[in-house]
Amino acid sequence: MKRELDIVIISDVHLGTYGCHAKELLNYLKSIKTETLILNGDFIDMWQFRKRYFPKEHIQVLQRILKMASKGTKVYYITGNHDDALRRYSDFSTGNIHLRDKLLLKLKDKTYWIFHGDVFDVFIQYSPFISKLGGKGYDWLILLNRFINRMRMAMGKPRMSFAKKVKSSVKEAIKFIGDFEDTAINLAAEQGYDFVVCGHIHRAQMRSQEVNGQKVTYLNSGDWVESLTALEYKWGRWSIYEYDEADYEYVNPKLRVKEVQPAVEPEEELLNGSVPSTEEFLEQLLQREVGASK
Ligand SMILES: [Mn+2]
Repeated sequence: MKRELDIVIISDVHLGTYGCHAKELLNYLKSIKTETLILNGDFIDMWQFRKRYFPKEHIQVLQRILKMASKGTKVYYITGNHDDALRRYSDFSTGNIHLRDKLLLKLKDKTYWIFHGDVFDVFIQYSPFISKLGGKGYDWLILLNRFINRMRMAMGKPRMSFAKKVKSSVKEAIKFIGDFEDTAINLAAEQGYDFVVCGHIHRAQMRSQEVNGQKVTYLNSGDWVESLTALEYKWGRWSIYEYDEADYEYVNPKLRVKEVQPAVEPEEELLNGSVPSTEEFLEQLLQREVGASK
């Protein structure tokens, strides 16, 4: 029996890296049936792509999502900083899969502003300067972020990375998380949004705050590297799902005596249809990446 949900939001899966918990994510995805699935950034980690690490479970996650899409789940792939190479294709759609830089949703008369959140790196790092300019919205921030990262790369500095901040000190990381959440809430309030939904900082969260008499709810879907969390919407309510191995005992290796393989893998069967194979899909992505960097 699959748990039926209206909306599921996950982020920061970082497929293609050693840190990614693809097996656990696969268990989770197999256990749910959702109307809408939102991948809120850093789903495939393209910064690490050159290492050619892409094990079976990681491909299976991609296949599972294609399968969900083919069975009617509406999938939104929102780009993050680790898959920002896809940003040049944003607003591309195929079947049930939609590529976006950000997403505006209306749900029970409330507006949701959904995006990965890496744009705030710039905002927080250069806050005294940028705060004066005020929140000019996401599109403006993304241009600024891109510009600053291009400048940093031209100067031989690496792109800004939140992971580095976390490593530098716990105190700094906590401050950054606080700043990140406050920035998101304030910008959302400024633009009249009821909800702001991010990823990027790898910390699941659900909290409401009043800004000038306006209530804004901040949601973060966490990640599948450390916390293994998802945001779930059902019966008009949001909750944070935390992965627990005990929920998936049937895949516990201790209980797995002998596995009988079906003659045809259901996933393979699916890919014989009009949906492109995951390998093809990845190959295309890689070609685009290589082509773009030439
Ligand atoms: Mn990120």
